Amino acid sequence: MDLNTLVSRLHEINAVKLGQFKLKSGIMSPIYIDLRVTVSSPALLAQIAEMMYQKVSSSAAIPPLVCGVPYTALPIATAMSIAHDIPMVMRRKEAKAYGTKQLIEGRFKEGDNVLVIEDLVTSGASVLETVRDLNANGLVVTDVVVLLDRQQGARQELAKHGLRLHSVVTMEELISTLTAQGKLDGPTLELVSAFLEANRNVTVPVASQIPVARKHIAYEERAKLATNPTAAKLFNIMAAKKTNLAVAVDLTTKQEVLSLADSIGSEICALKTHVDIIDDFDQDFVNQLQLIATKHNFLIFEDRKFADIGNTVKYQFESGVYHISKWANMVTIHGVAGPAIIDGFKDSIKQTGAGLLLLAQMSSKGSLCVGEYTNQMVEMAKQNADAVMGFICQERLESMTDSFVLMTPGVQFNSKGDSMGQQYNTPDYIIKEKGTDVIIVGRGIYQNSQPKVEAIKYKEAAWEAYQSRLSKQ
Ligand code: 5BU
Repeated sequence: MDLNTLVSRLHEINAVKLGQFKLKSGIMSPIYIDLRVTVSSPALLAQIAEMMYQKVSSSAAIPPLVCGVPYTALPIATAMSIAHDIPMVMRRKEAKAYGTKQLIEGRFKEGDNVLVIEDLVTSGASVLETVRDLNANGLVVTDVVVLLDRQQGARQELAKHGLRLHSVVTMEELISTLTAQGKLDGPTLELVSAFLEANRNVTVPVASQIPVARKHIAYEERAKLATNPTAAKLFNIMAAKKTNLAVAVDLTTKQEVLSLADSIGSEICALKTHVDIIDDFDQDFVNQLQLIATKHNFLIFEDRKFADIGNTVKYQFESGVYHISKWANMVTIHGVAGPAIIDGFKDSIKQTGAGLLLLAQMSSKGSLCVGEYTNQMVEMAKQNADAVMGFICQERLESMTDSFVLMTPGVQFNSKGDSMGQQYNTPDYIIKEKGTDVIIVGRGIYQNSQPKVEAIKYKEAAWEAYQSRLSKQ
């Protein structure tokens, strides 16, 4: 298909729209190209993919993999992949739900080169987001192909990142072809031409630069970066005791919890409680647990999962039977009520230096703590970095800075899950592959006939995984 026919067909299917449109970069444009509509014209879609393939192959070697920028370019990439038998990989746009979901789907090996396919580029920001994720997974990108280059800075921006841009048609060519075909004239043509002139190769700010590959740094260094005192304390304990194991002691009598705490205390950095499941909870329990914690140098972590408005959580934290604020070094909170929940903890935290752990992701099947919710939890933490010490999460996200501690429940050696939605991963997978800091193990340890022996196994596996993560870079 030649350029003339392509432009005609795009105009016919209403992919070329005239009016006032806000582009992703924030710039207002009198012309908008909507290539999403091509999914309704499969023959045209296939021809577009072919034109893009020819464009790249005329000046570069076609890489062994293709990847479309989500979402509009996915069908184009698929069409090219099928027509030329080039395997495809797919980038997930959403933050992943939990451990097992990959950011990049499909089979590939480190160092494979990927052709990135996009419908059109303005600033290049969307392409760079995809390249960033591909790079983070060890894939290499040298070439990017688009149907339309809007000529608003993308070529230069991509070149800065060592990327060659191939485009089937430029905005200038599109406009001149539409004009020659009598589809664009009078004041509209003037508006469009003026816009093109004013914005030609203007580099608009790119929202998402490709970050320098993030290095894993040692826990003792992380302690210095921490803005919450309990986070610093925890990192220091982990480094000193050489353990990134926390144990969830979900036993229901005082005596059981205390004797397990004393027996595994030397192996752990924190002990996680659910005090509301202890039948005979009393002040003596707290006193004894604190003595054991001091003896073995671990922190007490009450997994209360506060979720109400600030005023109510203040009472729940400080009052009632448990007086959690008096003894817990750290507590978990949900974000459903919005950032003001944190205000409920501030008075008390100012005095004790305790840390809040935000539930950014959960280990249970079908958890709703995903995507935008997770992103917002990270924002909430950054806005309250004095009170928030870290996250309960299933993976280290780029947006989570090194000042936070990342703790992961849902860990067992020999089970994939339970009958009530719990999902398990191994210590090695969580610490090495998912990049979080602390594993939280419950039944894997306290239900074992030799909990101390088992705790040592978990401790050693998680510590080895951490060391191998540090030495890999
Ligand atoms: P398990 O026995 O290892 O499955 O216990 C896991 C513990 O972590 C248990 O106390 C849960 O309440 C807690 N937990 C979890 O499993 N998953 C989550 O996402 C969160 C907490 Br948040």
